Amino acid sequence: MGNKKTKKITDEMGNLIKQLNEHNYRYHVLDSPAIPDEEYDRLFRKLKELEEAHGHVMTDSPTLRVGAPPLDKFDKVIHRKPMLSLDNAFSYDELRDFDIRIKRLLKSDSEIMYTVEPKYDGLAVEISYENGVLVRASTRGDGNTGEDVTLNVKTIMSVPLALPDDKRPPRWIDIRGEIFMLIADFEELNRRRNELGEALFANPRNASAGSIRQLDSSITASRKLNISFYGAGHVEGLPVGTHLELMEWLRSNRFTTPDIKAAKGIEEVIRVVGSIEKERESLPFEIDGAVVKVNDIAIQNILGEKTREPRWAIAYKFAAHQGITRINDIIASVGRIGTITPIAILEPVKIGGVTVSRSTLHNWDELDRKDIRIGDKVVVERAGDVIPHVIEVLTDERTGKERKFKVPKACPVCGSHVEQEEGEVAFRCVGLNCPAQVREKIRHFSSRAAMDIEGMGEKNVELLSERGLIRSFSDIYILDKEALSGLPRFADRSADNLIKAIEKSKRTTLARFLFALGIRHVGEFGSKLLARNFRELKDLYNVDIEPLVSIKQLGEKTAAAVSGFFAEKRNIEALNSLVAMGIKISNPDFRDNEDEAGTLSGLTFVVTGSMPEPRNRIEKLIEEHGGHASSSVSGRTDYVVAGENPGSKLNKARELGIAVISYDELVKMVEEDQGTLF
Ligand code: D41
Repeated sequence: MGNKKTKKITDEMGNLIKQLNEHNYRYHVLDSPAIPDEEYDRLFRKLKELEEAHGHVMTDSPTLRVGAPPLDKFDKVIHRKPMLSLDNAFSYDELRDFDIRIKRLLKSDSEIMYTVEPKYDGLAVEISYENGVLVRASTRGDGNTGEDVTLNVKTIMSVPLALPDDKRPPRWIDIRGEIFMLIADFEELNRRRNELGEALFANPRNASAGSIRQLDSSITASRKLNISFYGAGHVEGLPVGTHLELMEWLRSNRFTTPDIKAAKGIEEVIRVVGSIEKERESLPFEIDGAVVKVNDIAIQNILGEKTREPRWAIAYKFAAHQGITRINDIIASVGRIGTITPIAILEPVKIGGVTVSRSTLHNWDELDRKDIRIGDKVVVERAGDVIPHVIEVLTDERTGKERKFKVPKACPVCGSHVEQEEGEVAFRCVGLNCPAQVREKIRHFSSRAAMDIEGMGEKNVELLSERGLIRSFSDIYILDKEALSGLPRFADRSADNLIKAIEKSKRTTLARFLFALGIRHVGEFGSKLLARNFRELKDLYNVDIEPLVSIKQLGEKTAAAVSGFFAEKRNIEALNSLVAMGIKISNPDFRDNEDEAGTLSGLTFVVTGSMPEPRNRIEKLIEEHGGHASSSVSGRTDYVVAGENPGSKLNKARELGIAVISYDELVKMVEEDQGTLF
């Protein structure tokens, strides 16, 4: 390749990198993106293509943040300057003692210039930049030796891979900061882990530490980590005279720094510390104190350090968000969608000024994993506004009288049986009229694709159930004008309309009705399949799992859920009283003879690409001949009908080995049809 051409490509890559890094900075540090995500992705792909085509990646390319192969272990890194720890103060008087000590050492009476910053509750790391390029990142470890987590730290989008090139970078700088996770991101992470039955993180700090110590950096990349830079280690070629100047330099080089305040004299320090503590609960991340530092670096050097801590800094620690108490009882609580969760009833304990008397135990696996028992002494933690949770059992304190708590066999709210799905940690109540779930269920029951009762939206369902007017499904059909009169949202006309809509909904199809029941995994397609195979509602009462699994396309989980639902006698009673309210269920979908079912019966189609007819017409044709039209390609797809420019769905079909046919072939398939029930 000619030099000119190489230069042109390098320039283009450099240009893209510059743009991408600028957008990264705006998005992840300034929180003010300038372009949509799609545009960012487009630029990123373009850069990646150039890099792949030319086998060259520049040092600050954002493509370096992801995609490294997993490590076997972390290498050790010796910090060029030890990462000291912090002396602690637990009262304002201890802060005053700190000030007195400093003045004595300096043999001075004049007020000291301090800085005060929040102390992030995370994990300390050091990042080294050589001539402006990120060369190494390491954990603090024991202060002298840490672990090489360069690949992981590079996945944190707010960490610059290189310093801006419009300034002269220092020859070397070790920058230190605290890695942390936002409370909301931590909760979301745990929510997902709970769903997958994975062990939960006790708090955002553990989640950050667990995320940065991953041998596979793609896992780190999937966690939302942040960093707050608070200081420097070994530095060559950066003349700064004060801590504030260092922080200013960090900010101007695009590092995220804590909100730092200057304070003259210890009394002003104490005021700032007080205001940080006031803000604590409203911050989106956890802090466990405030760090007070002597601002002037020359004075820092005079004061020097003890064995492990500098004499020029101190951490004022806030009251712990933890407390020790006893579990008086464990109860099972039922959520809006029937999930049964264990809850610990605690001997009330004050944590960070709030009395805590309950704690979620998340799920039954967690209960087993931590071996939590009634009567146990436990450490409870409360972070921000988060529901408090048990982080540790003090097993040494056991007396032998502690009792294990088992998953209840019946729903503690309605008494219906409780089921656990294969491969899931959650247990669910199957009760149709379970009071814990009935609002959510009635809302779904009334929705357009279900019973289609206009006027029974979320707000009205809430109102009606608050007023005790609907406690069960059949209550809907008892509503009359008198009951609605005087309710705030029901002026004369809207009351009439609702009653009309309810009346109208009484004529329905089995498919709609089954969908309306909100049985787990039974969506619109599943209910259609059921209606196709069962003549009437009663045929499903106490149905075994076998006839259900033999229905092609009805998944095993769905079959189990359907059979579980109809095995509950409370549900049968609820259905009988619904029918007794005058609901008329017809079943136009039923086919007792598969031959009559249309040639496409049991087959799922995905239509993609441009077609000679509008897509919805083609989908209707498929449905009319007994097939099912879906919008996404999956293992359940039988045929992909592809036209011009089919895009990713065709690729997916090829990957999964699914038959791909043309529009004409589809038409041939249905032309062979001897007529259908439609
Ligand atoms: O936010 C923090 N966690 C934080 C930690 C901070 N704002 N400043 C710190 N300053 C220091 C010195 C004074 C020793 C440079 C620190 C830490 N150290 C620290 N973090 C973990 C161990 C020590």
